[in-house]
Amino acid sequence: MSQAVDEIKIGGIGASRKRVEDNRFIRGKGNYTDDIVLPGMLHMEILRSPLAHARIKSIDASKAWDIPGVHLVLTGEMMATRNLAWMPTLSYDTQAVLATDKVRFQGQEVACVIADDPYIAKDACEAIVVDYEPLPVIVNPVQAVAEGAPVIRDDKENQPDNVIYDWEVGDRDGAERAFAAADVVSKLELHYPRSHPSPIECCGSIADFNRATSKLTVYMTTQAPHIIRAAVAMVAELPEHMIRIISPDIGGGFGNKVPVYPGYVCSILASILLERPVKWIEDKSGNLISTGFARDVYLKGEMALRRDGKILAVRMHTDADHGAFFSDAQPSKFKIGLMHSAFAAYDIPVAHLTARGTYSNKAPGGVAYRCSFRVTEAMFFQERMMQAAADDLGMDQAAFRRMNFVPDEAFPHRTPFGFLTDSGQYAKCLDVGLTAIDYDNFRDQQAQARSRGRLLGLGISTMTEPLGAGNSREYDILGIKMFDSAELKVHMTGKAIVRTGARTQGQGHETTWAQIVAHELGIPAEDVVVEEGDTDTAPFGMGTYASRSTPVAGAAVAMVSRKIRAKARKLAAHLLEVSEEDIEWELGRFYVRSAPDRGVTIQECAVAAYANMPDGMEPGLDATAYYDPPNLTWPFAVYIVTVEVDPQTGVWDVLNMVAVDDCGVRINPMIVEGQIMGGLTEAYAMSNMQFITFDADGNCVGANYMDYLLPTAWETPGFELHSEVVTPCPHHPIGAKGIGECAAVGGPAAFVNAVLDAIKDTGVRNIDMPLLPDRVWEAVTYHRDVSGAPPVRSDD
Ligand code: MCN
Ligand code: CUM
Repeated sequence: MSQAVDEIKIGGIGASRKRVEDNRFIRGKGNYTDDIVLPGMLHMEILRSPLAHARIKSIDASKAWDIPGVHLVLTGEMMATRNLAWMPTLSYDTQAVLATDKVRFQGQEVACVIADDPYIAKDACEAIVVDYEPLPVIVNPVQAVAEGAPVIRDDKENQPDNVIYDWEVGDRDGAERAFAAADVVSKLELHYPRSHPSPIECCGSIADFNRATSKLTVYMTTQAPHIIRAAVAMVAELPEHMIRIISPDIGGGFGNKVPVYPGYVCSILASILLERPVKWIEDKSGNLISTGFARDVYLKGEMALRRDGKILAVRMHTDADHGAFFSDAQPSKFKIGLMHSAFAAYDIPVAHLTARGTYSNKAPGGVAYRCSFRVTEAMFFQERMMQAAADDLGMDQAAFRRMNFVPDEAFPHRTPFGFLTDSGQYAKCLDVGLTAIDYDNFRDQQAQARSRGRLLGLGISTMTEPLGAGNSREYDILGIKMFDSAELKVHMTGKAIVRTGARTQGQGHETTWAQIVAHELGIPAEDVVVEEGDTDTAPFGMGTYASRSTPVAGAAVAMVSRKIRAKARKLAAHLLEVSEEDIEWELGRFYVRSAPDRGVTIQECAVAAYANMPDGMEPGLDATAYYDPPNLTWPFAVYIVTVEVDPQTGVWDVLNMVAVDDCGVRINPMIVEGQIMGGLTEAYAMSNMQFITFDADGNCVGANYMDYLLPTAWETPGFELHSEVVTPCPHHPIGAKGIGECAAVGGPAAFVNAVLDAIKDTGVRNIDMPLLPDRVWEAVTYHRDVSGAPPVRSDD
């Protein structure tokens, strides 16, 4: 009889184990960057530009220097003398650290004050006099390429205009031929507005340079400590071993904490100059106005269709507004991220995508917000296009999708843009969703309601998305290959510590990585501590974003556990006095094949690694694994929403929302559900209420939480989650696929599709997000599409 330990009881894979990190979080005992106080620490504040585009004629900081308690005032001019006025971005562009020649967006960093406390520093910022000469402003790609447009990046050689790149992928001629042969061509054009991650904790850093040891320690809010270490080594020209980046607890990242921000660089320089620790903590309006926006893309495209509903080809064009600096964190070789993952769920023979990126007088944007490098925009366009095409054909939404899905038996499947999808049961997921929402019945209700003047709508979004940024063949950032790592040390008592190159920001890695160790070794999850975020102790990794932690670092945890198991097997053979070939493994225990009662536990092997190893064996039980995934992971999701629209006010309410997610094997089902609910909440917020844009003068409109609304439990609709479809990832060691971003990526289209379905009789093809009541009302009342593209009137 098996004596294996019970996997669920020890908190292995499949256990909805409570999150261990919550023990400190719900007690208020988390340790965030702003909680850290170092002896002699000073405080830094940033002076930001009130104008979106202006030449700097002069900066007079003399009054600021005179304020008691001020230790240092940094300006662009001073940075320039140290070659630090500009820094490289993660997309091979440059970004101003502190402005020298011009300011290029409202909120841009102009000067920094370092003082005894943050209040003195803030007052001193206000005492700095900057003489600006206003310049014409650009807030969208049309203005950017217009005849006579001012050149925003006149600091750059070989930059005669505002175009950053023109890029294309796919088969132009093939698409041409397919469109010529189509029965029906369906078209759609839309704008995916800027959106903002708005984590509870803003960005910040504490730089601590020690002259005696020459070591620079930076506590900061980064999602990718090792990338930051590489960037600091480059910018500050310090050797890597003298730089230690520590990411303590992070109060939400959502992509906001991937880029390198000027505040980090300034606090580091200030600490080097003053030889004291310098803390910079961004405030909420600074966060909303100047850091890590996402999206802001104009998408248009068309679909070539056969009359029976078969998709023959897709063509897409993207205009991306990157703001004043191209600072996206994304794989180096793709200019518009993974936009070309669009339509991966569908069996489409040919596709072509063109993309153009332009500068504007807006904060650098386009970095992700819960999105694997533009996948959110790709899937939004895809699912909006699918609905428009089905409507143009007069076909049922669900039937149209089902007929075009990549069928289960077609994997591995090469998408027309060249990705390899490897697994899924798309039709089955759709069926689960349709049953849950009671599809046929709802369509009847909808027709009846319409005859009484009530507007009900149903929106579907189905998608597979590439999660897990890696393999190193195709993906790198700044030339650094995208793999990840895990180190596992098993102590003498069989307790263990695991470290990875990822960095949890709320996703629960401290809980789930221990579950993977439990699954592989039978060591109870509670006996395994997880540590991430310190470059002096963690093995090299590329950090957490693109839902890559489970696909890459999580895989490394499984692989390092297997290395440990291989060594433990040798120890077991020694202890049981048989040869290794005669040893069998069951969870938590090795035994002799011919005598299953004779066995040793993994804990007994751990003791032996320190106290009773065979002659010639290296003592200890620890290992490191670097994992380079062969492919991305491709989870699949079906989101279906029903709504009622009030034609009098344009207000819409969610009646039901069903989510069917197949992310392969779920390590911790409860955490996965939390991730999905969080993502759906953000999807709802983006589609319904989150409004941040720009007026014609480049003023950021909505950079406060009165306008940019965060839904609370009160506004958020209920979600019904389904987990019955599990298609293990064929190349992941435990069959898991990423999940962190799915719902935020696929969710928005379901909400928007539902509202447009409700008002289908008006002939309106598009309302841009957010679907604010006035926009919906305008569409219903005047039967016209409503664009949300900037500029807006300042009083909107
Ligand atoms: N998980 C699981 N089984 C799976 C897949 C994942 O149990 N098959 C678990 C993982 O072990 C992990 C969590 O779910 O605890 C998310 O895993 P994964 O999909 O690998 O995503 P990451 O850990 O890489 O998280 C990144 C992703 C991104 S890119 C953004 S943005 C985002 C998101 O996660 N930011 C978040 N979710 C967030 N959730 C919180 N609370 N805070 C953020 O800042
Ligand atoms: Cu892309 S937002 Mo997340 O990938 O950190």
